[in-house]
Parts: sequence; C-alpha cells; structure tokens
Amino acid sequence: AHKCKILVLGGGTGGCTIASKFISKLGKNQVAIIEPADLHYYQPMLTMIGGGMKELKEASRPMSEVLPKDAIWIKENVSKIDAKNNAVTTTGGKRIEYEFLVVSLGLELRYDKIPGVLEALETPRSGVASNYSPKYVEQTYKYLQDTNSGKAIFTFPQGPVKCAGAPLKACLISEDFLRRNGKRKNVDVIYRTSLPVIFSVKHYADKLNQLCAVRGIDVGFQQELISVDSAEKTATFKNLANPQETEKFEFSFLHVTPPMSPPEVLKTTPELVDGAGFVNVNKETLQSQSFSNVYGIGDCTNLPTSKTAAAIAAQSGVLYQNLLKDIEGRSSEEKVKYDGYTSCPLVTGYSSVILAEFDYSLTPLETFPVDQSKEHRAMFFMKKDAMPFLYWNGMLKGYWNGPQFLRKILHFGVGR
Ligand code: FAD
Ligand code: UQ1
Repeated sequence: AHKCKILVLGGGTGGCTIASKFISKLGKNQVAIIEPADLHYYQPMLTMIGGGMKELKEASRPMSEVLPKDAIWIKENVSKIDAKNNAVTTTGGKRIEYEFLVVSLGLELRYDKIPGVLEALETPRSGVASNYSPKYVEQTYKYLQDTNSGKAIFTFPQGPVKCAGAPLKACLISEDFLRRNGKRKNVDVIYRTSLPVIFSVKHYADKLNQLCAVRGIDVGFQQELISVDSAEKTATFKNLANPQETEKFEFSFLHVTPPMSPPEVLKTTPELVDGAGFVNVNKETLQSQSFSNVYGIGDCTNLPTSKTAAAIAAQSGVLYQNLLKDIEGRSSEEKVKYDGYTSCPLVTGYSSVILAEFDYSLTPLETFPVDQSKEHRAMFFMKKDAMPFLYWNGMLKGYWNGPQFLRKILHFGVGR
C-alpha cells in the first residue's frame, strides 16, 4: 500500500486549490491527488461558450499542467473510501493510506434521469443543448443560430445544482442573442424552473423578475422537465404544485440543465455522507462530522450554500487554516469559520452582469460599493476577462481565498 500525509480526492476546483496550498506549505510529495481526467475545465466559462463569447478550447487546460507539480498525481478513479481505516481504493486496485483526507469530488450530471434527454443531446440537429457539459455546450450557440421562429425553452431541474444562476444566464444571453440578431419577435423565450422562485436571494430575485418581465420572457415556477421527444421536438413539464398537471411544448431550441447528484462512490462510506449522499461536514469548519482527520470542500459537500467556484475560494482559506492546525497538533485551537460566502455573476446579456454575492443568511454581502443588483458593464468584463485569469493563476495555485479582503478595503471597515 502507498502511504501519504494528505490525500485529496478530485483535482477539480476544490481539490486542486487545496493541494496547491498544502504543497506550498509542506513541500514535495506531501500531498497526493486522485483524479482520472486528462483535462481540468474552468466550468464558469461554459456559460460564455454557450453564448458564443468564448471558445471551448479556452475553458480547459491539461490536468498535468494544472495540478501542483510537487504533488503525487494518481490518475485513477476512487472506487472506495475506507475512512475507518484511513485508506482509499482506486478502480485500478491501488490502496492508498492517508493521515488526512480532503474530499472534493464535485457533482455528477444526470442527464439520464430525464427520459429522452441524452438521446436528444446526441441527435444531430435536435435543437437540444446544455451548457453544463463540455460535450454539449457548443450545441447551445450552434442551435441558437439555427433558431428563427417557434419556442426557445430553458429548464431548471429539481434537486441540488451547481451555479444555480447558470440556467437563467443561458436564457438571458440567448434572449439577448435573438434580439441582437433581429429574431426575437419571431421566437418565444420560455423559462421553466422547478423552484418556486427565480433566485434564492430576494435582493437579486426582485431585479431578475423585473428584467424577465421587461424582456418578455415567459417565466414559469415549479415546472419540472420530465421528458423530451427528439423526433417530435417536444418537451413535457410537470407542475410540481399539482403533479397530475403536465404541459407539453413543441420547441425549436431547448436548453437543458440536468439533475445533479453527489458522486456514487461516496455511498461506499455511509458514515461519511448525509441522507442525500453529500459529504457531511461542519458548516463552519468544513471538518467531517464523523472523522476528525477528514475534510470536505465544494460541490460534493452538504454545506448549505450555493455551489460555486467563488464559494470554494472562500472555503479553501478556511479549510487550509483548520486542517493545518490539526496537522501541526494545534487541534485544540479555535477553528476558523466559513460564513457561507458564495457569488454568482448573473450574466444578463452580451455586456452586463448582476453580481450576486451572499452568505448563509441569504443577505447580500457585496464586494463593490455600488448596488450590485443592478446590471453593470464593468462586472461583465470582470466575469469574462478577469475571472479566468484569476482562476488559473491565482485560485488554482492556492493564492485566492475570495474577495473578503477587498470588500473590507472598499467598505473602509464599515458595514458587513
Ligand atoms: P469539480 O471542479 O467538478 O471537480 C470534481 C473532480 O472530481 C473532477 O475533476 C472529477 O474528474 C473528479 N472525480 C469525480 N469522480 C471521481 C472519482 N470517483 N475519483 C476521482 N476523481 C473523481 N462558479 C462560480 O463561482 N461562478 C460561475 O460563474 C460559475 N458558473 C458555472 C457555470 C456552469 C455551466 C457550471 C457547470 C458551473 C459553474 N460554476 C460557477 C460552478 C463551479 O464551476 C463549481 O462549483 C466548481 O467547479 C466545483 O468544484 P469542485 O471541486 O467541487 O468540483
Ligand atoms: C470568485 O472569487 C470566483 O472564484 C475564482 C468566481 O469564480 C469564477 C467568481 O465568479 C466570482 C464572482 C468570484 C468573486 C470575486 C470577486 C472579485 C467579487
């Protein structure tokens, strides 16, 4: 069996960020990462690719160039986590023992849960696309260009999703595209969400509802996509408030946000997860509720905040401090606390963003001294041009813990 000090499961946003921080602190070979993928995707760019503002090749880099050079990269899938014995098994049959474990396995996309969706995504010229997967994101812009009439429909599934603003961003960008290309009057733009609200934070929800009304977007709540027929080009929705009631649309264009679930492999350790299968962590310290040498970060955890890379930036600073205390035998010291900070740059078109930022209390926690619930042009360029740079060169290298320090400077120490 291999032995390592810190073992990180997953080399995505959370895993890579944490691995970099500990490699900088502890040095060569003190961290091992299990990650099977060849490419690391900057997922927030997928929204921009769907709108034709970026190309797919800009969103990924080879995993080998992204993971910290001094870490041990095990290019395999985790097949079992044996937390009671401080060991993890890979699909290739390796057994790796650890002193400390960080779980950052992300979310699984479950297009398969809605009958007809996978088939439609795979059928040429189906008009069905999805920004959530690098495999289907290029279809969004392509099919959007092909749409000249009929209905363009955007969905939001039941259950947890990452970047809960992304389904609406897809809708707003597409609507702007159709408008700018003189096709808007011939296309109905329809947004159907399983949620009872457009956004979880009222401060932003009010503005978003207003925006949709002004732009003539037909918004429907508690409407879940339950099937797609790619031959007929129809999508059927269930009214969650009255489950016998369904509504069937013929579409020209359909953007699907898939249901998502925590990785299957987590189920191999029932003690590690909550009832829904998410890594069960203390919401302030990020330490596992069951194993004191295990931490969780990002989308695979049950942290009750919106699942974003921005949230992970803030989480990574907290996790690092707290785990370092454990490693250095300072476990009795008071732990640092995560406040639930998360951010979602709501791209509302080709030149504007509403920059939502909030915490566990669902009240705004804004960095900039302007009303961020309004559309801003500068925020659009921050999202499009500054964020990717910050992600690759700052965050993944372990140097970005979120904008908290900036907020404090810009607010002169006054307010939250
Ligand atoms: P991931 O980055 O998904 O990493 C999980 C890793 O685990 C993957 O590399 C995977 O290969 C690996 N893995 C899975 N199973 C196994 C296994 N069995 N063994 C080993 N490894 C495994 N966030 C923002 O902050 N702002 C945005 O504007 C934004 N927009 C988004 C738009 C879209 C369309 C999407 C999809 C996401 C967006 N996000 C945004 C969310 C953000 O990208 C995620 O929250 C973040 O990347 C999650 O990081 P993670 O480390 O938890 O998971
Ligand atoms: C952020 O920190 C982050 O992580 C790198 C993102 O993911 C890409 C974001 O989208 C945003 C908005 C932030 C927050 C940063 C600032 C400067 C408000």
